[in-house]
Amino acid sequence: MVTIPVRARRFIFIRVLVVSYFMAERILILSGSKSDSSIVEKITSSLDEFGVEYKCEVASAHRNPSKVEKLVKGTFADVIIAVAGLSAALPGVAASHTLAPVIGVPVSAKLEGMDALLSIAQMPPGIPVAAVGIDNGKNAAMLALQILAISDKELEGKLVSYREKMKE
Ligand code: C2R
Repeated sequence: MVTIPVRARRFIFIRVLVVSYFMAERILILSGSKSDSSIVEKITSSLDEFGVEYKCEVASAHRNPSKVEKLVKGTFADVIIAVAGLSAALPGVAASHTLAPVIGVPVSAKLEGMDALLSIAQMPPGIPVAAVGIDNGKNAAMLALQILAISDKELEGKLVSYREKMKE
């Protein structure tokens, strides 16, 4: 059996820690169903443009509440985006498990998305969820990036250039 010297083991351990810290997701994207994938893609394509790490998971607060709790409590992400249609409990339930800002994206599954929009916007006082427009995954991504940019100068610079380009 090969024995690895203590110093080498320490080096490997520190390397793994550093790599996992820098590779860890900065944004956790939850969706209530696989059927929300077209909205999730709007979010991920915007985040890819800015080179920000994220993790996507399908987890329904109605169908699998313990999975949602585990994901939200276990993430190191600074922002959570929750995509949901119909009665859209997911963003609110995610918010109940964390102090990280949660952005809810209402999906137009029925009632042109008004059901989901109202569920997300009408949170009881004390547990806020930021609601973007119906199916507006792009704005959820942009808002998440702006939150991260508060403590990330490089990202802030990219967002400033992005806004400059919008003027053209
Ligand atoms: P299915 O297509 O799986 O029946 O889902 C999903 O986000 C989706 O838009 C239909 C719709 O139900 C939504 N859903 C929620 C939750 N779980 C599923 N809003 C939740 O926990 O909030």
